[in-house]
Amino acid sequence: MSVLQVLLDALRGRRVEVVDLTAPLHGGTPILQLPSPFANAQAFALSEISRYDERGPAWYWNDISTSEHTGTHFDAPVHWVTGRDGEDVAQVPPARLLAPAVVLDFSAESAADPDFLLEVEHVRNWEAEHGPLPGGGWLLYRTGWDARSEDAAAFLNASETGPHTPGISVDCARWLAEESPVLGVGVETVGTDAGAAHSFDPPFPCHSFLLGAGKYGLTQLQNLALLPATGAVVIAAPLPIVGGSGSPSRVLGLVER
Ligand code: 23J
Ligand code: MN
Repeated sequence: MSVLQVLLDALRGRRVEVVDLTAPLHGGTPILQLPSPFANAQAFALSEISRYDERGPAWYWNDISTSEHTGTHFDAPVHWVTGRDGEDVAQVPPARLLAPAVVLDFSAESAADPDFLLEVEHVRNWEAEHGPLPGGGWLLYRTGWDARSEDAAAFLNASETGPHTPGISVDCARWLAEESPVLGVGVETVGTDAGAAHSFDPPFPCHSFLLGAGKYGLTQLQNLALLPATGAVVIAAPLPIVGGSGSPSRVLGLVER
């Protein structure tokens, strides 16, 4: 039997389950808030074109406005200055959008410390238990932050000292970019970097190192708790925005039961 027929049969028979890793996209979807003097992204919005009315009697449709980095989205290399000569989101080879994924669960650590940072040692310890990170695959970093994604204030978790959300240390970001075999990093938070990463050296190291190495980011994922530590396949579907730095994306996980 063909491989694709086997897959279809498994999907139909629920031996392969499809897990939606995408946050619902609406006007209240949290967006990154950069401090002054930096410019910020737009929230998602719908603008009605017609709704079975004089503007279009039999059809309903909307214009949408959004940034490339609103909600669950894909970061392309050209998003960061270190990747300025790299791929834009339309240039990402489609075969790379279907890839294996592993899930590293640091939700307990992140609940205890919202500024928790993933270190190389954490990843090494995970590998000792589960095996090596997947070549050409995603490292999905579970922090439990998806539980906050319908409450923008809790999700962004900002105080007078700035946003406090878990992330990845400078050394670990450099190691994931330059020494590990992963295709990219996916997170549950508003960006791949920690809330406090504006103050790191270099600032926003995950963006700086990963995108500079031609790797990718996925943000505001949810339902990572429904994926196994190893063995899932992720389909990430950014729009091919020509020249774009990223795109809101539907992200699906395939899990064998
Ligand atoms: C621009 C500047 C800083 C950051 C970001 C964007 C993102 O997180 C993003 O969505 O790529 S940290
Ligand atoms: Mn982004």
